Amino acid sequence: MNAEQPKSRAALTVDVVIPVLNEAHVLAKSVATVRKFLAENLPLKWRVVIVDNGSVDGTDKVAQELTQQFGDVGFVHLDQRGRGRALRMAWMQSTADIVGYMDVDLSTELAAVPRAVEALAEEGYDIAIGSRLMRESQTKRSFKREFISRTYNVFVKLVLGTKFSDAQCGFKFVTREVVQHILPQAQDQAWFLDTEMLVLAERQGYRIKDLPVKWDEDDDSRVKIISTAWEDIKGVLRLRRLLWSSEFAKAAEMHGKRA
Ligand SMILES: Nc1nc2c(ncn2[C@@H]2O[C@H](COP(=O)(O)OP(=O)(O)O)[C@@H](O)[C@H]2O)c(=O)[nH]1
Ligand SMILES: [Mg+2]
Repeated sequence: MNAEQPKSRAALTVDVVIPVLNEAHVLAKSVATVRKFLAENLPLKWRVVIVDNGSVDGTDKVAQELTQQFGDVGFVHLDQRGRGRALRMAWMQSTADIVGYMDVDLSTELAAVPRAVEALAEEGYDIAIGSRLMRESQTKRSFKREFISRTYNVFVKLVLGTKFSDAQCGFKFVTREVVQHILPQAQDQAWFLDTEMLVLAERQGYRIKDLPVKWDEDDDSRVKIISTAWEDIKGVLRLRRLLWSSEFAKAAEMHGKRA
């Protein structure tokens, strides 16, 4: 956590963002499940923030109703498309000490939320991410998604020399400092944002906690696998060029966390 503003643990605030695209059919149920879980298991001040861009199925109406019903639910709407763009906007608008996101299908077990918050609030980590690729992880998903995920994460490690375990799990929590310092450096507006943020953060000395999670795949997916995989490969190569540049080395030396 930010050493300049020591806060007692109980005074910390947490915003849990849920990005949604055409999820009117599950949104109210998922938000109810998350709110109940947080009320029972996260003894801090928290909010659930829905962020939508591009839905055409009335998701925004459901979200608005939820904000009227519950004081601890927020809603951010953007006109421009893209999941990364939505996430970035919701995180940048937040004033919470810790911000996170999880997919609306709740594929990642909710028990990971207090563990992520604990890692940031108590254990000195800057980022906590769900991982489906650790020995202790319990993952139920199709062979195709498992294969693509494992191959992609090996590729990221080989090309960028990173240590974090699973770039793409839809479950991540970060401190305000990461939002303010790392997020503005990331350019992607879609699915690559997660990898980009993790790589930039790790390279600048931020500590990432890998949390083995239970993951139960939901087949209802918004991902176009082939085009997203291609964008990911291009993104990794773009990052490699950036990391090898002398400008990045200089900037990281000047502004990095452990500078
Ligand atoms: N705001 C926003 N959310 C999105 C967008 N695309 C996907 N999502 C949400 O991102 C989350 C993960 O999407 P999903 O299709 O389940 O990905 P998968 O689990 O990898 O197949 C879900 O909550 C989606 O509704 C988008 O363009 N904008
Ligand atoms: Mg999903």
